[in-house]
Amino acid sequence: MKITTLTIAATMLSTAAFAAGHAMAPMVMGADQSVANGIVSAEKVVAGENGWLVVHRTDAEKKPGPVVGYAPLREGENIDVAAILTEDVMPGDMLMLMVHAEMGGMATGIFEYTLGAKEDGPIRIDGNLVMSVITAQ
Ligand SMILES: [Cu+2]
Repeated sequence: MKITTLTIAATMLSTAAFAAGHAMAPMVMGADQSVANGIVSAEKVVAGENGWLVVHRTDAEKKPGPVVGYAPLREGENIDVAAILTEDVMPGDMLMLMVHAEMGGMATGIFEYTLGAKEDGPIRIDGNLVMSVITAQ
């Protein structure tokens, strides 16, 4: 009961913040790019709170696959976010850059997500993942 009340209050607060124009809607802006240097980057990422930019493999069906990189995000605007790829990505491979939260795990500042886990999982806005799909060149 107490938790429910707190959740409603928090929702009202965040709605008020959006209405006042203080909060930017979470988004990922990324473009097709060479990843020959072992890095995939996003030109701009907006996060609702401190979290992670997660790089998933994907394909034409645009379903998120295994994680091949991640980088920390600050609440608000992040420019030129660079994630080190943890495995080889070939030209033509499709990648999904996705905003994840920093919550639910055992440690703050340690990326604890693996595909399908709740720890440090993806955020959703109106039920939708916040992501951008790019192709390695
Ligand atoms: Cu994800």
